[in-house]
Order: sequence, then structure tokens, then C-alpha cells
Amino acid sequence: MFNNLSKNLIKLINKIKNNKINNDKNIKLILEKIRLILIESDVVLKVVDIFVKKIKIKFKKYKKYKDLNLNKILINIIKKELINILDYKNNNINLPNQKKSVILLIGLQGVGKTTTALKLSKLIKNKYKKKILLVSTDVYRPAAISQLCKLALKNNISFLKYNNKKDPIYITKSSLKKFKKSNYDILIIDTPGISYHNKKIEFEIKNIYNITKPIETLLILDSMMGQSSIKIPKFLEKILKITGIFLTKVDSDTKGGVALSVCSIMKKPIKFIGTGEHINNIEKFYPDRIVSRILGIGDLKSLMEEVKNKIDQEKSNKIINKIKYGLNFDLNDFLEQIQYIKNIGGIKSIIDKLPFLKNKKKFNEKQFSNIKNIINSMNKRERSKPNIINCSRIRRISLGSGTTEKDVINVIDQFNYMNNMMKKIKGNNIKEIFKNLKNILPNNIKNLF
Ligand SMILES: Nc1nc2c(ncn2[C@@H]2O[C@H](COP(=O)(O)OP(=O)(O)O)[C@@H](O)[C@H]2O)c(=O)[nH]1
Ligand SMILES: [Mg+2]
Repeated sequence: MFNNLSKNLIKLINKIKNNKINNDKNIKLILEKIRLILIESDVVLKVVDIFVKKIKIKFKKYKKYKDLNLNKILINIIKKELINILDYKNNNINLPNQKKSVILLIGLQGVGKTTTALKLSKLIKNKYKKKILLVSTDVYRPAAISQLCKLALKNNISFLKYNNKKDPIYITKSSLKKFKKSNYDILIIDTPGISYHNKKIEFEIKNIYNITKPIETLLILDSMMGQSSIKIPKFLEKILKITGIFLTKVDSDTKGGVALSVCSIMKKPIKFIGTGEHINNIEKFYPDRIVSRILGIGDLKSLMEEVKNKIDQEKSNKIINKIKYGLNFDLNDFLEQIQYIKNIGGIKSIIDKLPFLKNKKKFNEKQFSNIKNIINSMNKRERSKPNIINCSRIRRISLGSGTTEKDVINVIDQFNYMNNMMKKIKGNNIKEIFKNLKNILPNNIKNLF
């Protein structure tokens, strides 16, 4: 996440740790370096200035106490100020208990509104236990509505489909009427992409807003778009009241500037982030956890929550018991584990949160799906007794899975390695196992990343 910003800040913090900061010249140089790092990361200049000034003022208070650990204090001030610029009042989603409510998603074209509509529907349905109805008013993008309908059905999300209707206002009024009569709690509305000079869409968005009176109007911002994406809200705010921001594509190689600027500039909280294209790649936004990730401290708290939410506890207990009681951990279990990781949102989202895994860049999600194909091409006996897999079986499995024989041998090696490591893990629950992840993912498995 925010690789460049993260790399430069970690470098700077190590420098602060290892050097004496006992004179004004030193401090001035450090502040100048912070300034440059933030500007390079595309943070809005006004925000950079405020940030550097705050660090300077806060540090001044401690400077005179020469016997304090000034290095540590400065690092803490930087961390706290980073959290502060990402924190703007309440970043919880507003979901009143009794009332039926509408959530409206708005933003430029291509920023991820439709993807977000699905992610949010699934999250609110599963985590907040609300009955969700989804509708799309995007009559302009060819096949947008039917595409969303298919995905919603696949994920068990109720979708109101308006075929061949060309009027977003008609869809809004009609869906609102149906929603009010129904037993659904929340209506989530996906909208057409706004563009700078399209008065027609601007007018329609304004009308959709006035008709539905949403409890949440989330502005979807693409973190890849840089500073230009923060300019658009200015004209939007003349026609409606934005209640929060959903920042998408933070998994991509973004500079981080949008995230660090948007709260101060817009005076709105970031409520969620999108961390990939998969429907599960959505996270509630916690400024302190993001800063921990940026500064390379890791974010095990978020990882644990995802594991708890998305893992099938019964199945994971079965595996834990197998390990605990020395039963045979076979390739079926290995496959299930891979499935868990996929459910959590892919290995990339895990690696991003682990502080101790270096070489994060080298990971390869394709290799990961290869493992699944290889195990799927094995028969039942081979999966439960991998040691019977001989050369001719390897050939058959490689042909069946569309991989090379070397790939198949690698998977068996990785499995054997993991199996041995698993036996060494102490712990009764998935929480402890994840704490020990550092031990079960060394050398051989690292080849996957
Ligand atoms: N990597 C990544 N891609 C995303 C994310 N959110 C959306 N996308 C992709 O962005 C593209 C545009 O998304 P879409 O939802 O159609 O945008 P819309 O035009 O605003 O509705 C699609 O290829 C999505 O898969 C995200 O959080 N991470
Ligand atoms: Mg769309």
C-alpha cells in the first residue's frame, strides 16, 4: 500500500533512529525531507505545509529536554500527525436501527462505483446484518445494469433490475417506491459517472439525491487519480451533501497523496477503502492501522478481523484439530487453506498487512491459482496420500492442470514443507496460528510471493 511513500518514510524513520537529532540544523533537514517525501507522493501542498508546521511546533516543546529520547519522540510525533491528517470526525457508516435508509454512491466514471456498490452491499448484509436492496441508475454505460445484476445474483444480493429503461429519475422513483413497500432495510443506489461539463448528469444526480434523501452519500474517489480527483467534489458539494469518502484502488501502486490530502481538503471522513477488484476487497478505514501499514509496522489487527469474519470457523477448527492431535494434514486441507486465503481477499491483501514479510513485490497471485488447479487435478487418493505421487502421476497432473511437471513437484515440496512446519506450531486457535504465521511461511513458501 502506497509503496513509494511507505518506502521513503521507513527510510527516513530509520535515519532518525540512527542519528543524533540534537541541533536545529538536524531537525530542519528532517522536516525538509518529510516535506519532499509528501510532495513526491502527490499530497496537496497546503496539507504538506500544515503537516510539517505541526510537527515542528510539537517537537519544539521537547527539544530542550536533552536527556529525553528525542529520536523516539520525533518518530511518535510523525506517526501521530499522519494519523491526524487521515482522521476526520466520525468514520463509521451511518446505519440507523429502525429506519429504512438509502445509501447513494456518486463519483466520476471508472472510479469504482459499481464495484463498490457490490462490495458495500455484501459487507453491510453480512457484517451489519441488514437486508440490502441494490439498484443501478447507470443507464449510460452499455450493459452496466445487466452486469451488476449478474454479479449481485451470484453473491446473493437482491437487485432491482430495470431493463431498457433510459431514465435514471424514473428508476430512482420506482425503486424507492418498491423499497418503501418491501421489508428491506437499506437501498443502495449506484449512479452514472459524473463528468465535469455534463450538465444533464449533474442535474440527474441532484434529482436522485433530492428524491431519495440518503442517510449516506458516499463519494467514490480513485486513489490512482492524484490531486485532480479532489477537485471534483467542489462542484458536487453545491448540489448535495457528501457524508463520507470511499477510497478505491489503494492496492494499486498509488502514491498515497489523495488519501493523505482528502480529509483536510474536503473536511469529510474516509469511511472505507477498496483494496482490490474482488467483492471481499473492502476494509473499514482505520487511520491508525493504515499508518501502521505505511510505516511498516504491520496491521495484524485488520488481518485478524478479516480472518474471523471470512473464515469458515468449523472447517478451520477441523484443520487445527488435525494438527493438534497429530492427524494427517493432507492436500485437501492444503487446498482448503488456499481457499480461505482467497476468501480473505487474496494473498496480496494478507501480505500487505504483515510487517515481517519482506520482498512484498515479488508475490504472484497466478502461482497461487496454479496450486489450486494442480491439487484439483489430483484424484482423491493422491490428495490424501501425496507420497504415492510418482513420475507418471506427476505427468498426468501437470497435463490436467495446464502447468509444468516442475510446478507440480514444487507444490508437493511446498506442501511437505508446510506440513512439517504446521506440526511445529503451538496453539489451539486460528488466532495463535496466525501469530505464528511468521514460522509457517518461511523460505520455501516465500517462493510463492
Ligand atoms: N485494483 C482495484 N481495482 C478496482 C477497485 N475498485 C474498482 N476497481 C476496478 O476499477 C474498474 C472500474 O470499476 P467500476 O466499478 O466499473 O467503476 P464505475 O465506472 O465507477 O462504476 C474495474 O476494472 C474495477 O474492477 C479496487 O479497489 N482495486
Ligand atoms: Mg458503474
